[in-house]
Amino acid sequence: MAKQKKKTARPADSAFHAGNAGELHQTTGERGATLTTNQGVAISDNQNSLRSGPRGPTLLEDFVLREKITHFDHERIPERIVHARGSGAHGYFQAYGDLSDLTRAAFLCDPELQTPVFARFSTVAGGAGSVDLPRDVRGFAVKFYTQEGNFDLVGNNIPVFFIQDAMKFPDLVHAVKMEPDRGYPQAATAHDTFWDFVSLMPESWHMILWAMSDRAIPRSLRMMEGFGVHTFRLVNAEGEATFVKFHWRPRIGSASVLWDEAVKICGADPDFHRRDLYEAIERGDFPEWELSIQAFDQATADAFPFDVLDPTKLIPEEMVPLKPIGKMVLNRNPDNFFAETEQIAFHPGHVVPGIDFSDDPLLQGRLFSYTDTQLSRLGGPNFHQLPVNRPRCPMHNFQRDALMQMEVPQGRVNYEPNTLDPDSPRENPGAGFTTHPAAQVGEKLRVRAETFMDHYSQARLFYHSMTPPEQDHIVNAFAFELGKVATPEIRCRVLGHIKNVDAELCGRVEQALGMEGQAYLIPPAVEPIDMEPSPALSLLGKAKPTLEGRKIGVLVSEGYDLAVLDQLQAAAEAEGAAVELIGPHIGEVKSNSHVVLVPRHAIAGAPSVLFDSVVLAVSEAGAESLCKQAAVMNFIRDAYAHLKIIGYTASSMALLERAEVGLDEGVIEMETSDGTFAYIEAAKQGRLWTRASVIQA
Ligand code: HDE
Repeated sequence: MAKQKKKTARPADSAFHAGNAGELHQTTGERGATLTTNQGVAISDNQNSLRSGPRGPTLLEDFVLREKITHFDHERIPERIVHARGSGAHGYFQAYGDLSDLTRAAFLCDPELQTPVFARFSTVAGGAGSVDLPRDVRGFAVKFYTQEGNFDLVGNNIPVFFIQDAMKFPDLVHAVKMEPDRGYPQAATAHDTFWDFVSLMPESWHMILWAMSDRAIPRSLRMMEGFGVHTFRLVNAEGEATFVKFHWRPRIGSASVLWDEAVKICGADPDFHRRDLYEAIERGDFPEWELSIQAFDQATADAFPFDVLDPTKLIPEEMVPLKPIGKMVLNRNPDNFFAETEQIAFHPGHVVPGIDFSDDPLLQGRLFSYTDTQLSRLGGPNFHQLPVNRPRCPMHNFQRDALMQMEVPQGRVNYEPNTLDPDSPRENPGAGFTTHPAAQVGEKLRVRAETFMDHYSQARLFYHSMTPPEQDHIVNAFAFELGKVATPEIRCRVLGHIKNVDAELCGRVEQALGMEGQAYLIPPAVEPIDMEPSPALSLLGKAKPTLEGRKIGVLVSEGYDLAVLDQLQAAAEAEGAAVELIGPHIGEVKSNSHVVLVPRHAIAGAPSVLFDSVVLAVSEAGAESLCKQAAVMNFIRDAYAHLKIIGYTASSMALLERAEVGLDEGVIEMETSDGTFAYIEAAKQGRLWTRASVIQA
């Protein structure tokens, strides 16, 4: 048997360690601090475990190795059962004025005060490692670190919910998550168990319409509306309570991607939303939202044709207008994703004096759930001591001990009342939180209120309030989702509900599925009524032309025209858009005047779905060679099919011809400053919706 050659380790204290990474590893003393174990013992060698001889077995005695591996083995904590995939940021909230007529919450009454916040946006169904753009509701949770304690507004980007009673939440979540026998699909509603469940839950149908709409595939977390969903109460210093709904509106407007884009983005950049949020904040383009309330009294609530305690209903803005009360700016990325975005613990029960709950049965159930879930997710009852969860105001009580206790309480007294420590904390009837004394009468029952029974009127209101392209998207979404449902009866039942929402919508979905006339008859508990359409529900209807926060992808090649690029860059930046260059490769590209630029992307990794609008600015020679690349052809064809505005230089024309993209008013030559202006004006509109009659994505 051939004898193996014996290697000899170099001594650990030589200038460089001998390990697999060899000479790349610096030893201590020159720059950073000395590595230590968690017990503070200095580590002499972070490359080699302790072994018996250079080629012998590793020794159990190696406490440095064991500590490092043990810690690593436990790096993952249980992920959130819902909303596992999230992205967050720090920022502040500032009230516009004094809201003391409605609430005693100090952070809403002082326009000089900036209250620190942490916001976390999330998908609901997928695991922590899932993609950013499934069709799904998005969580929109904000922790306000107020002077009077933490207030968490734990909402969604859709103003209503699937169910009316907390009792149904585990069923809903089980139905939407991966099917338990096969472990798929991940982060998707398009499967039998979800549609089986909702086809048996008429109360979910308003939310289903929202989930099938563009709201469920947002272009950016920075462009999402947010809603508190439930009716809450504001309570002023006199103890007077007013019902409120909370609304967040993004300053740069709302936008969504098309479904075909969403599918492709999930492959091209699974972190599309997370990256977008992080990069915007890094470049100083701070996302901003306005917080508004709809405030109303009991008499107004009683006059609505729906119940304000029913979380499957919204209050149209046309009935109760939005009152802007402040703004939130996110201006700092987390220093550490795990410590902050992962460990933050939200809870709708975290309220401050001046904010109170309503009897919405879903909210009431949530008030139990959130602390309970943190106990298993964060390992015990001391999660409020984690830096991201800690209140920023003084906090004293006699809760003691338990797992992961990080405080060292002083003294003998850990109870109240006491005489032994007169300085120990006491209750404070004046400053303390008091619950609004809403009168309660009634028998103990398991029932659903009669006033919760109209399940279709607001679903119909939503559909009727959409613009034609938005309605088309809803039809397509139903066709896609139901196309993935294998059990025909479930599809027929779903069609029955759609018919109750709107017969024309049902006809269109039936046609798209090739299932004409197959809707089951599902008698509604309450005959739906026709409500006045609410234009505020349509994203497209209220969209204002803008390029703020949008991204333009510019394809360049060797010999590109620098003057055109400079002109475009100046015009785009003036409108608040970011321009990103895409080259044939990631290396340097020289312009016609030999100016060297380094593209941000190589074309192979930058499909046009990653941009709001694209420009082809290649040289003639560049066009000739790029014509042969599938990635370039897909870039152009997708941009066209996704109704994007395409700017081009004359020398790039060959690319358009090769891609067989016809010229229309959204394909704009931009050689001159007039051309650039025309391109920018068109790009501000977002998409060329009329092109959908030529091609549908
Ligand atoms: Fe949640 N929800 N939820 N939820 N929810 C959680 O708490 C729950 C509901 C929402 O970024 C969990 O810490 C029940 C409505 C957001 O960390 C859990 C019910 C709305 C987030 C939980 C609901 C939400 C959560 C999972 C029905 C919109 C993510 C991990 C009664 C108003 C917060 C966690 C973050 C997270 C329970 C319904 C929003 C299990 C029982 C309605 C944004 O406690």
